[in-house]
Amino acid sequence: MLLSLSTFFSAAPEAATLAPDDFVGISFWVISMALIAATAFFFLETQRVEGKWKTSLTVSGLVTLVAATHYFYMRDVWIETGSTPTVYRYIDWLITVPLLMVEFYLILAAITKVPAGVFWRLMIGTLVMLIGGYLGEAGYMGVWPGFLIGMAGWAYILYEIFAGEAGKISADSAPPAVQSAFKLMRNIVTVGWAIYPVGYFVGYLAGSEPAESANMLNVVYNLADVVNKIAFGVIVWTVATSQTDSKAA
Ligand SMILES: *C/C=C(C)/C=C/C=C(C)/C=C/C1=C(C)CCCC1(C)C
Repeated sequence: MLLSLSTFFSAAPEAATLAPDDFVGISFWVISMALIAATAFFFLETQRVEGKWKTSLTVSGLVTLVAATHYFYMRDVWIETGSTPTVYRYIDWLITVPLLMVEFYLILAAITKVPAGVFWRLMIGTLVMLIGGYLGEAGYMGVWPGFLIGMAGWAYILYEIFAGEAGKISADSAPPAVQSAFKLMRNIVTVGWAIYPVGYFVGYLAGSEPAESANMLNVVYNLADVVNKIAFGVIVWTVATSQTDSKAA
């Protein structure tokens, strides 16, 4: 009786709990929690900064909130099935990446007048990048054309923030603290974001077996999101608080 009860209780959940040696699953857990904590932090800190910086911090919190919600789901799918298709991540990216792009516009708009064209060019670059990648990954077009379209969208974003109008506005009109935040943020968009196309390349184009690289890719993407979502938000927080404090002093 006791024995059958214990098998009853352990049989079903066994397949669906986090194993102590499941490092991919653990990385999903850790980042889910970190994203929730970051969300609470960014939202609470909106109270502390000057009016025009509140929007930037709210957007940082929305990025981590959307990602956290998504991570909880991906984590469950991982634990149930031992896989989580990269295509799931596109749902998250479709919302979080445009919001991250908006941050460039917002931190400039907090200090000077910024033409709406800057905003729209960043949005268009983002959509081209994500739609190209998705069509390639989901099999609606070849993996190479999808990759190249995605790379073109990313290149367009990089052009805008380095050499285009956004980059010029930052260099010409932003106070030093905003300029250095802008530079850090665009370095993240260059180096931190490069992890995703490298993942696409390794997963689809370098001839490796997708199933083999999937585990590694999940861990790499999870770590990348810590930098690209949480650290990015912290940079925005740093400039928002430093600008507020320098006003108060
Ligand atoms: C929080 C999530 C972020 C910052 C996701 C960023 C995703 C990318 C930068 C994806 C880029 C891609 C290319 C540049 C080429 C085509 C394939 C993609 C979509 C993986």
